[in-house]
Amino acid sequence: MAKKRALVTGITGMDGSHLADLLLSKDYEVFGLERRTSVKNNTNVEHLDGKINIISGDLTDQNSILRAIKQSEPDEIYNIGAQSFVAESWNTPEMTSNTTGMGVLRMLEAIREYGKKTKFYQASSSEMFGKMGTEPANENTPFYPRSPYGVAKLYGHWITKNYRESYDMFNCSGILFNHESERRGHEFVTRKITDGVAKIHLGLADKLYLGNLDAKRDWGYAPDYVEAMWLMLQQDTPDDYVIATNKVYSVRDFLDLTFAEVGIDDWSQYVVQDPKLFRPAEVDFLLGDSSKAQKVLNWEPKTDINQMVHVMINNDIKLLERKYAHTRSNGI
Ligand code: NAP
Ligand code: F7E
Repeated sequence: MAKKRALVTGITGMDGSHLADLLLSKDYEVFGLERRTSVKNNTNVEHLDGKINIISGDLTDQNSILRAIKQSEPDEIYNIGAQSFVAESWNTPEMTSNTTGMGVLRMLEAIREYGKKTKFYQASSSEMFGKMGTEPANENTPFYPRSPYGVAKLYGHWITKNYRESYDMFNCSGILFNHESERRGHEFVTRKITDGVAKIHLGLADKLYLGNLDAKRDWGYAPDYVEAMWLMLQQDTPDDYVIATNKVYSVRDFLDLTFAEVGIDDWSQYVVQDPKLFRPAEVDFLLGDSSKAQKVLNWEPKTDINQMVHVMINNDIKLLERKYAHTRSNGI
């Protein structure tokens, strides 16, 4: 039987690389859309060298997307690429809207132009709920985004649904709550904390600068979440699903768990709150109810926050030890 073919945008990112691992384990032919950058960022995809096909393209460039689809002839497309950092979306709101919002429209238009049946996954986000109440959010909870990023994601979400209803396309949106891993970008709070605590543990730093420690999030583990993306496209009918752990922790709780991993109970002398790191409008609380995904997709998170913190901090300690040993061996 011919292999299934998948096109993944955002292949160099955290989710893109974990999804590629999953699809390869299921014997897919994987194509990754990668944009041109002046210095290549291969950190998350080095291990995929020779195993996947890279196609050059950009979510802000309509024809490059169409060419990528024609070249890869995909059965499934996962649109994971985006300007994904919420804080940055206030600095570059137009670029964020263009990539994270309009990029979705370009993907959908390219699929229409291509003309063959292709299943489409859109990476929607819990940031669309934004100013939510304290009841866990499900697929029927009203949206109230609080950042240019959240607003752009909402456009992507609705245009995905609209094209499903307008053109009978197999389009699914996964409304994913925060998920992290050892491949997370260093600007996001969890990785910033595990990297910072690893540096303090190794004597490479004595302070960690953070913003709002009272924000609360529903944090899951990215490898579990990419499985939910794949499951959505294996169903008979397309639909939208909330993916979450149904548990909430504050940034303070995350600090407690991470410092505890290196034997520090009282972290107050190490953490400094920097007003520059507070956001113009904050999302104070995000908690998801993924019971629909559990029922229909038979999906459940497998990894809890303690296991995830353990993996992340130990990975950062190992990376820093290797870098430090390398620096020493070079006499620097
Ligand atoms: P990420 O690590 O920031 O990865 C984003 C990817 O998008 C990178 O590969 C990046 O490429 C690519 N990209 C950015 N601009 C592009 C453009 N103009 N054209 C083509 N590719 C572009 O994000 P992630 O955490 O894996 O998240 C994956 C997706 O899920 C994103 O859409 C994000 O918004 C969404 N999401 C994430 C979470 C979460 O908690 N992680 C939750 C809900 C939704 P470069 O390497 O070149 O920058
Ligand atoms: O912030 C607070 C910050 O940047 C989490 C993206 O993947 O998930 C992610 O967006 C919270 C916020 O993630 C710092 O104010 C405190 O309340 O890790 P974050 P995010 O904004 O929740 C959603 C679901 C996505 O879709 C996004 O793509 O932590 N916080 N101090 C801090 N945050 C950062 N980054 N840095 C700090 O120093």
